[in-house]
Amino acid sequence: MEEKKRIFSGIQPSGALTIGNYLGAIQNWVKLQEDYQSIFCVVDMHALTVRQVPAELRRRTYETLAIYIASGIDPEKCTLFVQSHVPCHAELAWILNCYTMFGELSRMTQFKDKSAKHADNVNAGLFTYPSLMAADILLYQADLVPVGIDQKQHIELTRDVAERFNGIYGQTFTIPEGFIPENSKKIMSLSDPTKKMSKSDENPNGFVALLDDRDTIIRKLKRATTDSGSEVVFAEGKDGINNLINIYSCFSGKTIKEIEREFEGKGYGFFKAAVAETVADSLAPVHAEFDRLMADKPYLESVMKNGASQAFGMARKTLSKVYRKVGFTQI
Ligand code: ATP
Ligand code: LTN
Repeated sequence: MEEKKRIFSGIQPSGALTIGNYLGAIQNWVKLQEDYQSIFCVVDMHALTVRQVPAELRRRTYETLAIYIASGIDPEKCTLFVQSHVPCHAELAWILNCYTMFGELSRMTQFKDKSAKHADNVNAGLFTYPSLMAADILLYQADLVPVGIDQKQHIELTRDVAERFNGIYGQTFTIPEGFIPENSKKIMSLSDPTKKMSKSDENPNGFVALLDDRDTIIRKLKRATTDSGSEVVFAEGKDGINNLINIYSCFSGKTIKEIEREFEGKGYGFFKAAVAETVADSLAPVHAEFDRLMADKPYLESVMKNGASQAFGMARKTLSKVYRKVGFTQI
């Protein structure tokens, strides 16, 4: 039998996960897990590049794992683990740092955005964040990395560094590709639809958190900023309504054309209410399963432990190969 291709992806436990994370990442993982050998990580080491409250980071690490499972990621089919439980990530990140150029890291837009946002804490980890992400992906020889479009630049850097390393030492790493689905690649903020919806937005009205209760979900979506028009039509420059059409399309499975037909002559208010109901209904079963999982910490810990030991087995193989190639002694 032909071996399945591998996918790797992760989300930082740096805030309450939003429907942007859900549609841009998790929903695609759920589909891909059937056809790929899948490895999904809670990237807590990446979250540390921005100051975190320790107890909250710990709680969110459990929550993020519970959301993966509640959304339909099956721990029996996939490897699910927490980044800091597998030390190979930090070890390979160091090596890759030595093959990644200062200029390359300086060009990363996420670094520029985050250093502007956290001007009092532009730490070295924030700068070398992409080397740790490259280590995550390359350790598992992943073929595909399902992410939102904001991560495209980091994946390109990962490919460049992997090619550079392979060029010097011979075939070591699989060159990964991004998997960026068209309609969910960038869900925009509800308060400013020219900006990406982000879990670390200070304005909670900009995002719908996966764990927001039904009334909050409905209120936020009904209040979403839209332009002065009234027709539910996907059109250039109408960022607010385009975003809501996209969100509705992702949750309902309907195409944009079908949505335009469904809401012809109905106006924005009516449409927003329908989007709100659909999103709230779709998330209700995720909420219920999430609550059940969070009440069973021993189960979540058993998933973490199992996942870490599977991940370590795969990661260690790549790391040993790298250590040998660069000339480290082995005892
Ligand atoms: P932060 O605000 O803390 O920087 P974030 O909300 O951007 O975080 P990440 O942990 O950086 O989330 O991203 C996890 C995954 O979710 C990535 O694959 C990313 O591309 C995807 N993602 C995040 N926000 C969106 C969005 N608004 N639309 C589509 N995909 C998204
Ligand atoms: N940088 C990513 C999170 C992330 C990731 C990864 C995604 C860390 N390591 C490996 C895919 C593969 C982000 O979304 N900010």
